[in-house]
Amino acid sequence: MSEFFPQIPVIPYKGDCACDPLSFHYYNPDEIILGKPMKDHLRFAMAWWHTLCAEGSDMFGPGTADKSFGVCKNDFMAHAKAKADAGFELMQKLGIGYFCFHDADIVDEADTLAETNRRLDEITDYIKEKMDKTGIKCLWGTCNLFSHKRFMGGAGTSPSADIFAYAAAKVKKAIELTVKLGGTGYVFWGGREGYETLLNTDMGLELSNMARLMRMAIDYARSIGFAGDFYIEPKPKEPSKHQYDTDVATACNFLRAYGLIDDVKMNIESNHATLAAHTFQHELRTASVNGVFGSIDANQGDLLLGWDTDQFPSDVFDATYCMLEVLKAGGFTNGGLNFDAKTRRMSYTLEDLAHGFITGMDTFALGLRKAAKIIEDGRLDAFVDERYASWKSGIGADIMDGKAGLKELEAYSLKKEPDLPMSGKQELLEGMINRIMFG
Ligand code: XUL
Ligand code: CO
Repeated sequence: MSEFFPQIPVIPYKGDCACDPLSFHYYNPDEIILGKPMKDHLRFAMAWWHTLCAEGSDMFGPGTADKSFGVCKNDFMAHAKAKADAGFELMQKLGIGYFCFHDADIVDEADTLAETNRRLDEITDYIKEKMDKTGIKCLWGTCNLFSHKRFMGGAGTSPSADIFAYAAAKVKKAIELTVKLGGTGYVFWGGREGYETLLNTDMGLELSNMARLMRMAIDYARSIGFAGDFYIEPKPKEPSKHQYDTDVATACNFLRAYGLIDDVKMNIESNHATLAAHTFQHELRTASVNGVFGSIDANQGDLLLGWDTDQFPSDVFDATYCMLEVLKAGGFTNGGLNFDAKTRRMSYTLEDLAHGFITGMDTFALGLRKAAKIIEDGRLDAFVDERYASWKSGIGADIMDGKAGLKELEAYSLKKEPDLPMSGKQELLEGMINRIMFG
């Protein structure tokens, strides 16, 4: 079989001082960091959609990249197979161990559900064979419930019961495919599960229906042996405004309200966090403290633009703070770092795609190294411990143990005016982080 990326070799780790752009400077898969190989900390995944389908079209113009992979796209099955061939070649050359997919990414949808499902069976047979040969695994699968015009008013939250039924049928198939490919996760991203105007919207019904669809999906998946994790991928807007899964806290509230909190975790995307006016780190920490940290869509947005630019990550601070949260959460179990990222419209060659991944992987590898340094240094943790030290003894411990209520606290405070809390020392800490990272 001819190569799709002849100009890209298997990418080696050459270390920090190498100037070869087709090498990793920081990602050394088997190097042990904090007791674990880097590859197991990072669990990199390729997103089928951006890598093998997206050609760079935007609101003002068509694509600039060619993802036909040498096959006429009308020959949909040959094209689907060529995409799979190209994807596996790229993953092998980059040393990426996982992929993520929507049903609609792996083969074009047909006019009927039955024919779409037949195509999906055929292409997943083909993909499975390649997985068996290469050892590459599926991180998670999902269902595209947003591109087709039937989903203009949502899928699980559609005003039409027939559309809800169709969405449910597609979710059933996508779960079966995820199980067939051994995926350890299933994602719900509700791009059109939101509304444009309350003038035409029954919000209560829509929310309860969204929960109904998730409950059906979870129960069905468990009944066919799916042992992986379910994830909500929060996003506040685009394509809908008022998306019901606006951010992690909103999604947690939804899960608790509908009795789903023990069944679903979060897949947190950096660019979605910033669209919700949060930092990536905030969303990760909110998931951790709610016990729903699951997986990550690793990309970055452009803070000067108000939409989801899905760029390959290159911001080392962001990656470091992300990996700090991942390490503190105990690392990934079923999740990983999925590059939900695409090259810029002007970076239209297949070689650019490889550079996107190399930069993204090296950025997170560097982030992991720096996060480990911050933990090993210990001063940041020690500072936070000291800041909250008053909770470990005396009145703080009594509050924690439930021994002191309002009466006891009034009596205590009548005897003792409090000192100011200790200085937050933000500037000192920021300088300290710089010195740990670059000193
Ligand atoms: C959209 C997005 C999706 C999900 C999967 O912003 O991130 O690609 O990751 O549906
Ligand atoms: Co995503």
